[in-house]
Amino acid sequence: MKKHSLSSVFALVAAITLVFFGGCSDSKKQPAETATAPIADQPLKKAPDFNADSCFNMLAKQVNFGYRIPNNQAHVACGNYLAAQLKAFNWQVTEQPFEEINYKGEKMRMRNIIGSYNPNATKRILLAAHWDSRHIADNDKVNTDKPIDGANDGASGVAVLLEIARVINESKEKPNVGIDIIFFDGEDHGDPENHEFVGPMDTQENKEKTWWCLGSQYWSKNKHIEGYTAYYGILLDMVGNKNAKFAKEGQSMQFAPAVVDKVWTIANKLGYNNFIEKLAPPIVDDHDFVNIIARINMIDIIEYDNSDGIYFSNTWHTHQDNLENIDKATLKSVGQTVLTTLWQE
Ligand code: AHN
Ligand code: ZN
Repeated sequence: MKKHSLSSVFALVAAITLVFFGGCSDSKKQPAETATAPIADQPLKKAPDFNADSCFNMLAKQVNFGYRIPNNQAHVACGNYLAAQLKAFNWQVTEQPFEEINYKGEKMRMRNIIGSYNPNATKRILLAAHWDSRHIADNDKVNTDKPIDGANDGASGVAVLLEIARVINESKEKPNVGIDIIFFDGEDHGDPENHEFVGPMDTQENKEKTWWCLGSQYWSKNKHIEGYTAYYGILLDMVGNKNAKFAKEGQSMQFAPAVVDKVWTIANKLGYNNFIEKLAPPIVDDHDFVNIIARINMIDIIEYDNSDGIYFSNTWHTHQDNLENIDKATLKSVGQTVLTTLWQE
């Protein structure tokens, strides 16, 4: 069943890709892929230290608010915290509130939270993660209808980006680029496997709609600054699990292979061997909409563990996605790699 679920995800990505490339012959001319020089032979410019303890604290803080489910009090409180942290680190904050229905037809009040460093710089790097957490544990054997902590799925990527924001503020040396961090809302409220649409929701259009990634879909159609673009983007998703491995995800390789190679080369040079030399199939995630609708080339750093036929680790969408299974060494490997990547631009 899970295998089936995943293959339908792949089929969906393939379909989106087909429609896109079929209808749009100049699609490969997006800007970001042009000027990334090979980095393998150059010495790395040393970035400041990414502090995994500080990162972990900001991860735990999110989890301790409770479930970051739209319309919940904990969701509002956590969103306020994220905006306040970015401001405390002297990043310029823009909030983008929006409403969308979920697959059950319920109206969800959400917001994307955007932090900008060096807002006047024209060369910009876009970093993103989703900050909402899943309302159900559909991969668990028990309490499948109860929400999960989302320590890895959601909070980890956000915490890594907050720590990057903190370090850049405190460092004497600064990167040569502008940076935007987007915390996307509503990524993880997609329809579970075998969901049946009922009543007025039972339409063909609803069956075909992507109910995942609502925040990135909204932002890609309504950028916070008209005409906004970036040199390239990096999405972080599930970057905190013990022994997590990061493979080169299919859609990232299609839209931004040079960025993938650069990031993996930097990780390996820093001695992180969890960025593995392996291709993984494309997945539906926030980078899809940034690549296809916003037309900014974005890669996804996302855990890959196909040992049981499921793309992600066995804590994915279960109650085991909790603080106990977070490893600071994984957070450090991703955080230091992304920070060092910014220092090379
Ligand atoms: C789907 O499950 C459709 N895509 C994986 C993206 C995801 C879910 N990331 C975190 N949760
Ligand atoms: Zn998820």
